[in-house]
Amino acid sequence: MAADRRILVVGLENAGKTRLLRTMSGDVTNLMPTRGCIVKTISYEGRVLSLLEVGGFARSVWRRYANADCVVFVVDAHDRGRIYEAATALAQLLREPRLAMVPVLVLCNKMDIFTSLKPEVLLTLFAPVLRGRPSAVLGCSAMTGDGVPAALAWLAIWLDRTRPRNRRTLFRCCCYSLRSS
Ligand SMILES: Nc1nc2c(ncn2[C@@H]2O[C@H](COP(=O)(O)OP(=O)(O)O)[C@@H](O)[C@H]2O)c(=O)[nH]1
Ligand SMILES: [Mg+2]
Repeated sequence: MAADRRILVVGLENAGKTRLLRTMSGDVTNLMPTRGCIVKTISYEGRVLSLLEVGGFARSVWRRYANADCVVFVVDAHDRGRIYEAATALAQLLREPRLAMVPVLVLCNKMDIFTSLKPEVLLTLFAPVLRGRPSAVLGCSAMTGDGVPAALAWLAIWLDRTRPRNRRTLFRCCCYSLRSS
């Protein structure tokens, strides 16, 4: 089987990271709030993707996982009061030198709620944070699954264009690991 590629999934607490991992893997059981880490390993069109969620409460430790191949930053697009906080948290993470050229996908989640901010609006806020690296700002609903195939397709394109990172220390201190077929 092909070597797995590592995707760091971060965002403020309540953004929908766990829900997204469950939707991507097709396993929507066990939707408990996460304070620690979760790894979900999925197969996607011949690739093996390991998705690591680091809980939003643990913002200070996100950069420990900086040798990921891609970063997915999940934003609660319905929580307008925390959008700036989210952009600031991403900017802080991306100051990490080991993430210099790593592709970043910003997922504007909860698009099933019609008052959520649209990706076009969030793009204006996130564009300066993302400048100089492969990136995209896409909408999705981790709840309904809308936009999730497009997110996976974007990740696959950029993973295919980049080499696996050195991963000696990556994901070492995860609390538990779940493997999906
Ligand atoms: N309406 C809606 N609610 C969502 C969506 N994704 C997550 N949620 C809800 O948002 C809350 C936080 O989700 P969770 O995945 O635990 O967030 P995390 O803290 O980022 O892991 C839960 O009540 C989810 O059911 C979505 O796409 N749409
Ligand atoms: Mg969670």
